[in-house]
Amino acid sequence: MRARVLYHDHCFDGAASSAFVTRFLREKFYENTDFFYRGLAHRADQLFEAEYFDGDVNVIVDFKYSPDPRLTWWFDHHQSAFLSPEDAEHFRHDTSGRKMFDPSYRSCTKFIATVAREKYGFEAPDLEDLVTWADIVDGALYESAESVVEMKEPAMKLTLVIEGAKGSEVVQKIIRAMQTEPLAAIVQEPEINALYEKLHQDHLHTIDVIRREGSCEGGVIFFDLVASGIEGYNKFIPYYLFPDSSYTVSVSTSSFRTKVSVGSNPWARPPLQHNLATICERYGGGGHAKVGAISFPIGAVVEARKAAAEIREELKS
Ligand SMILES: [Mn+2]
Repeated sequence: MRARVLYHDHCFDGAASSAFVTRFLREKFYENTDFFYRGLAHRADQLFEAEYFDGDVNVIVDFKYSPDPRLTWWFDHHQSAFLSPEDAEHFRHDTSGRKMFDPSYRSCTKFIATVAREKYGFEAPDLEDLVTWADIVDGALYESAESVVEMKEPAMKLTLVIEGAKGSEVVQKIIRAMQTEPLAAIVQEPEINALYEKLHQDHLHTIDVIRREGSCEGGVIFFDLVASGIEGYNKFIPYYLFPDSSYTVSVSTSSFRTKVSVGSNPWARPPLQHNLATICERYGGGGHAKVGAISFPIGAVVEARKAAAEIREELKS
């Protein structure tokens, strides 16, 4: 048998969810099954291609719902889990009992672990550390911006590698390792460690660029990374540099999209007022209450900058 797992690529929670769901499904349902992975990204055009559902069993974790009849299992915790009202309606009529959605969870990994235990009696004590860290990373439950930006914990180092690695190969190597190895051991593997060292240099460079390009007005940090060519950044860098801020809005480009990222400072003192997923949904994006993003086609820099400017104004109020 072949099981296909479609997961949120370049995301610690997406990788941890894939690792956990593999252990759960293999031990409870599908022994002697080969698991294959495909990382998915939010993009401006189509999310799912017909050939993605090519397993005898098809699973989506930490990513949007698909009404495809070949989908066997689905677990997600994103507020914006449905591409359309029709998809949400399709989910409500599900009779398989294997499509699970709960946006109250901070991480999809914790959600899967809880459902697996409560509904199916599955426990994996050796994966407890993985589940805890997925909740910390996806829920941004860090002590301080320094603790994230300085990256002393193995989970932080792995997050840098997962988010920064080009292509999906390294992420899938990590997904396979996460099923049996402690995080500290995975980080020490030569290939992963070498990549970490390189990405850490880039991380330090990104901190310098954001320090130079960034500004903070009315509690909203803004920077534009289009000219620098930097595709992504650790989302806590802005709060490390501007601790008195509440929100971040940024524009960046990558090989497949132009992106507006909207985030909130997890250490902000006054409680935050805005739901960022709701704001991003207005522009065709999505996310969680505390962090959202909008994908534009490659080259749509003008539209992206316009949206970013509007969102900045809205968040300042
Ligand atoms: Mn997640």
